[in-house]
Parts: sequence; structure tokens; C-alpha cells
Amino acid sequence: MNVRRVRQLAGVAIAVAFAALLAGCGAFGGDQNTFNPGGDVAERQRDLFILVLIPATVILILVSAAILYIVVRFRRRSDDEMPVQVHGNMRLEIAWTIAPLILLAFIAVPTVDGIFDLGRDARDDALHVRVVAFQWDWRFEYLDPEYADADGNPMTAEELFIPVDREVGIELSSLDVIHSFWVPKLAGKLDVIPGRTNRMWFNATEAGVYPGQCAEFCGIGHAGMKFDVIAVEPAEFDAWALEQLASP
Ligand SMILES: [Cu+2]
Repeated sequence: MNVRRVRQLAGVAIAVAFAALLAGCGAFGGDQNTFNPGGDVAERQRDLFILVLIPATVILILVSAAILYIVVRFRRRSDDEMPVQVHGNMRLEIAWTIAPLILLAFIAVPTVDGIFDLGRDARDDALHVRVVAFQWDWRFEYLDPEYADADGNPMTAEELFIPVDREVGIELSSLDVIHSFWVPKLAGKLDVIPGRTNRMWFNATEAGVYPGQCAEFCGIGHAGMKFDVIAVEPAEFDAWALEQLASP
């Protein structure tokens, strides 16, 4: 094969790979699309991402264009050419020190605020659930006393039912290896580590089924370690809980 043919084939292969990659995004309303959040936490995380993405993209384009321009415009044209020798430029130095300072301050305020709010403990009136991860499945235990049986054991479920518009406080525990709890449309992933309890909170602002999965390779059955978060109206949640409690 000649070089030209190889280049053509490489071009086609890249185009096909890129199309396949984009197809993975599905429609913009995809089931696991972090850009189409179903709750306040995921929405805030998306907004913070966009807040950083836009200036970063603008800077990338400006810097790349400037480098290209400078490389071409000021290239050495002959062997004995010497560029004008300069030493420092006070105005430029001040400008490119202050500009990033302003930009970083602009990004820092909502980011730091977000870090504290997203990392806080769940409110007392939240629905408290312990997520138990093990090779290779999940178990959900409802920790609030009203969901305990006569012996004080928590109500358990195979899928995570939650009432819509109510905060859910999650504690993560693992029975074996490190897993990672991820429901893309509701909140970013958090590791589930044996011997340690990680905590997070989220809510669903729209009723619906939100697919989640283990996001940390945890052995041969990892790919099948999926679950659904099923957000329903509060009355429907109460009815489901009653049914669960009646049939242990
Ligand atoms: Cu896992």
C-alpha cells in the first residue's frame, strides 16, 4: 500500500470512530446524559462544568491562534537575521498577571460555594439510605426508623425507590472491593470503599427511572453491576414502602 492510500484509510477510520463516539451520546435526552440532569446536584455540577468550559475554550482558541500567527509571522527568514532584542515589558507582565487573577476569582466563587454545598451532610429531614455494594450487585437499605421492621432491621430493596423533590442522604458501604456509585443524571460518582463510609446527597426533581451503575472496575461481573433509581410521587413512594414492609 502506498502512503496516500494509508492516509485515506486512516482518515476514513477516524471519521467512523468519531461517528461511533458521538452516537454513544444518544439523543440529548439520553438516559445517562450528564448534560440533561434530573436533579439539583447534577444540574449544579453541569453548570459548574460549563462555567469553566466556556472561558477555557475561548483561551484555548486564542492561545492556539496566537502561537500559529507568531510562528508564521516572526519565523526566521535568512541565516544572518537577528530579531530585535527586548528585555521585559512591564505593561504586558501586569496585564497577563491580572487577567488570570480576575478569571480565577470569577470561577472560584461559584466553585467553592458548590464544593461546600455538594459536600455537606444530608439534612435531617432527608430520606436516609445505605447503599451496599458487593461483587456484583447493589442493595439499598432504608435507614429511617419508620421503615424498620419489628426487630429494627431496615427495609431493603433491589432498586433505589425515592420520592421526587425530596433530598436523599446516601451512605456508601462495600462488602468486598472498591466500587463506585454513579447515577449520571442525578449526581457525580463517588467511590464505595470497604472499611469506610462515604456520604453524598442528591434529589430528583422529575419523576422517572434513572439508570446507574458501578463506575470502578471491580472484577469479572463489573459490567453487569447496574441498578435503577426510580423516582416517584411521594404518595406512590409511601404506597411502595408499605407494600415492601408487608412482604419482607
Ligand atoms: Cu462494582
